[in-house]
Amino acid sequence: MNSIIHIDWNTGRLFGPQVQHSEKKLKELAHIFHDQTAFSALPGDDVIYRVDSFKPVTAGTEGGLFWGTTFLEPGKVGDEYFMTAGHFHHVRNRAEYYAVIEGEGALLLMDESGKTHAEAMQKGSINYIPGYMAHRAVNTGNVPLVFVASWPSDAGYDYETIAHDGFSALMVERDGKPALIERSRA
Ligand code: S6P
Ligand code: ZN
Repeated sequence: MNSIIHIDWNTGRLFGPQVQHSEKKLKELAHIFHDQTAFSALPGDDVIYRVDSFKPVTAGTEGGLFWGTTFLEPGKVGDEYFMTAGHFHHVRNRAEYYAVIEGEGALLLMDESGKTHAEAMQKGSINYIPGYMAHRAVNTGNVPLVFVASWPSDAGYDYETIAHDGFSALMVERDGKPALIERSRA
């Protein structure tokens, strides 16, 4: 198997016959934003993020690695910044790296007990995501947040837990600045 692709380090784009492309539209993220009225007023077909990925081995293979670039648009639903769906890894102990090429944002990390904290993401930062932590990127800037990621090929995804329970904290704009606030469970 040909196991080489190329990256443009200025843009983060991946090139090569094995590169896969996916996109996530706003309407596919309905459950994750807290202001459903603001959500309904926005065009659901807008693409919020795209992912270029390189999966040189079959998903589930133990010992392999995947690589991907995420391009997360700037914007807000009400006062809440655009963000990725977020997930735990299906194999909970699998870790991951995020490394930022452009933009600024926050990485939300939530442990299995529901405790969430945020780490800064900015050009040049390399964020280590330990196992057992749900992870979600948030774009708090005015330009796309672009980051590369590498993760084990047997990590898999658990989106259901986040779709059902959400993260326990939200990244919202307060007085023109990003603020992490506890989610109201009313
Ligand atoms: C995969 C890695 C990223 C995300 C991407 C989109 O383990 O964390 O490539 O898949 O940032 O986020 P999400 O939460 O929709 O998969
Ligand atoms: Zn992941």
